[in-house]
This record gives sequence, structure tokens and C-alpha cells, in this order.
Amino acid sequence: MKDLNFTDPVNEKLKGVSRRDFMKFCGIMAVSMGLPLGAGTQIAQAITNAKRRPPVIWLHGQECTGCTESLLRTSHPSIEHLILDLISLDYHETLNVGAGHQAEAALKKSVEDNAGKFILVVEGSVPVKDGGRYCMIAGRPFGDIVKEVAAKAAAVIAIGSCASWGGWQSSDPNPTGATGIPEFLSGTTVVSIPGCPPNGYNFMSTVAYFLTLKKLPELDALGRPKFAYGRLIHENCERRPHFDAGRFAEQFGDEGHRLGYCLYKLGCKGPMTRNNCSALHYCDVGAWPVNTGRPCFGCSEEGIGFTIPLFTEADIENVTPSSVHPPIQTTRGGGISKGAAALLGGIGGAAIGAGAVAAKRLGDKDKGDNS
Ligand code: FSX
Ligand code: SF4
Ligand code: F3S
Repeated sequence: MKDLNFTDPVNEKLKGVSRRDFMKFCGIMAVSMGLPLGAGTQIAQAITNAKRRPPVIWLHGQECTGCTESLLRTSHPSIEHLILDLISLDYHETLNVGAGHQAEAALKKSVEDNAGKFILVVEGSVPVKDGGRYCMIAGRPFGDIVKEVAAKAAAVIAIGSCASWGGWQSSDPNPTGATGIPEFLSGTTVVSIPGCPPNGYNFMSTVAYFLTLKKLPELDALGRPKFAYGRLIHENCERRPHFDAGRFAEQFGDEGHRLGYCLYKLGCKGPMTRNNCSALHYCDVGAWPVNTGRPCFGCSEEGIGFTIPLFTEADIENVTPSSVHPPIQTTRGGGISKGAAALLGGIGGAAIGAGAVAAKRLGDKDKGDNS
């Protein structure tokens, strides 16, 4: 496959990708990483000037393939070509043309030819119970393949919640002993991109960062890139002004739900979940769970998604007003609500809605601590 070269006008429209789309794609990655203005151009240069695209070997364990789908199913058909031109996807069980012995030989050859140079991406968890028999590939336990390939990789990325910490298969009683890659390969640095599925841009941005700055992005204690997982969903949610004003949907389909009120009382885990869904959205169409009317269930957060039931109300970690969305104007004259005013005035405990919920929870915690 020919590398993208945008300095050559003949290639400007390669595979239908215009220079404008390409620059937009790089710009979105730069913005999502919180890089300064102009970093999009730097990323574009790094991608177009790269002598060789980084080889990627992508393994699938226990999962649903949603990570791959979310990466490739952009609404903008040309973007998936850009993804496949940014990396050299040498082995990917869903996209491989070959099958059976042919595919096994391709994996072996790819690992040998690129030893020490390729990025290993693992999608899905490893079953560690009963000798790993619950996920066998070509007659071998998936875990054995992961260990063997990881030993020769330059970097390991766990994509999706399944690979990051076990995901839904690790829910109690975890019949297969589903284990995430960081734990399974303990001692190896693994970058985790959780989410079920994760946003494809978070994966692409991590790879672009590596390619542009020749190092991994800053990671948090769980191995997640801070640029994507440094903030709570609740901080940038467009329904946040309703939360601050104490306006909640009480039931699916009620008036509050139809009017786009906050989904906290329907079990939204946005106040406990770190991810950039509310800022970045999915698949270039501006969609994400909360703006389709469905609460965030914390799919990217271990111990929340697939663990805390949806009907349980979330703990409030952060009660400061949103810095992104303006407060709700509840009076025709243009004033702000009692709840929002109370929060903005720093007396959240006295406010209806969010402030009251937060105060109750903090109170419950204090009681617990003192008992
Ligand atoms: Fe599915 Fe990926 Fe969820 Fe898991 O995403 S969307 S089950 S995180 O490994 O394929
Ligand atoms: Fe948005 Fe959920 Fe927070 Fe409400 S509780 S503001 S719906 S993230
Ligand atoms: Fe998952 Fe919540 Fe984002 S459910 S996709 S972390 S909004």
C-alpha cells in the first residue's frame, strides 16, 4: 500500500481523502489530547513524513469486537482509510483476508519480521481459569499467544474495557477468570484505552502522539492516557446545567426525559466516570450515550460499569459548576435558578437538586466515617 504523501498534489485525493479532511482529522486528535494550537500540523507532518507506518498486531480474546467496530465505523468513510494509513495493520483477526493455517502463518511472520518494532493491541480479556480453555485460538489458549507476542512488542495497548480490566466478562461470578492485560502481563507497561467500546480517537491519538513526540502520552495510575481519562464525564456533559438547576428526568419517556433534563436519577454514572465521551462524542456525528437519552453506565471504569447497577444513584465527586455549559435560565426575565445560584454562590448544600444530592451523600459518608 502506498503511503500518504500530501506534498504530492497527485495524492491529494488519495482514496477520496482530501487534504482538508486529513488536517481536520489531525486537528481533532490534537485537540482531544489538549495539545497547543498548531500541534495538528505537527501531527500531520509526522504522519506524512514517517518513513514507515508503525506495524500493528491486533489480537482478539474474550470480547464482542465493538472496539474494532467503533474504530472503523466512522460516519465519514474516508476517515477509516486514514486510520489504516496511519498504522500498518499487519494482523487483525476480524479484518484478515486469510483464515486458519494461513492466518497463523501470517501472525508468526509478522512477529518475526517486526520483532521489537511493532505495537501490540489486545482487544478482549484473557480467561485464566481452567488452563485458559475458554478462549482457544488455533488450539492454543489465548493467554499463551498474548504472552508470546507481547514479549517481542515495542509497546502494548489494551483497547476496550475487557482488555483493560476484564470488562463485562469479569462481572461476578466471573466464570472464566476474565483478566485484563495489565494484570495478565504484570511487569510490562501497558497503555489502557478503556470503554465498551472506547472512542476510536483515543486510540488514534495515542498512536499519533507516539509517532509525533516519540514517547507515550502521560498515563494515570491505571495506565490510561490522562488527556482522555483525566476528567469526569459529568464535567463537560451538556445536561450538566440541568443537574445544577435540579432538573431531572424521573422516568424514561417522562417530560423531563423528553426535555433533555439530567439523567442522574435514572442512574447516570457520569459523576463517577473518567472519560472524554461528553467532550469528544463518537463516530464524527456528535453522538454519545447521554445525548441519545441513555444514562452513562460507567462502561470505562473498573468497579462501576458492569458492577454498580444502573438503578443505583452515583456518588458525587465534583459539585463545581460546569465551566463549559452556561447555567439554565429558568425565568423569562433571564435570571438563573435558585439551585444554580446556590451552587455558583458556593452554598451547594442548600440548593435543590444537585446540591442537595451532594450534601446528602457527603453527609452519609461523614456518618459512615464517624461510626
Ligand atoms: Fe466489545 Fe471490545 Fe466492549 Fe470489550 O470493546 S464493545 S465487549 S470493551 O473488548 O469489543
Ligand atoms: Fe450528564 Fe449524567 Fe452528569 Fe446528568 S448526571 S449532568 S446526565 S453526566
Ligand atoms: Fe461508556 Fe459512559 Fe462513555 S457508558 S461510552 S463511559 S458515556
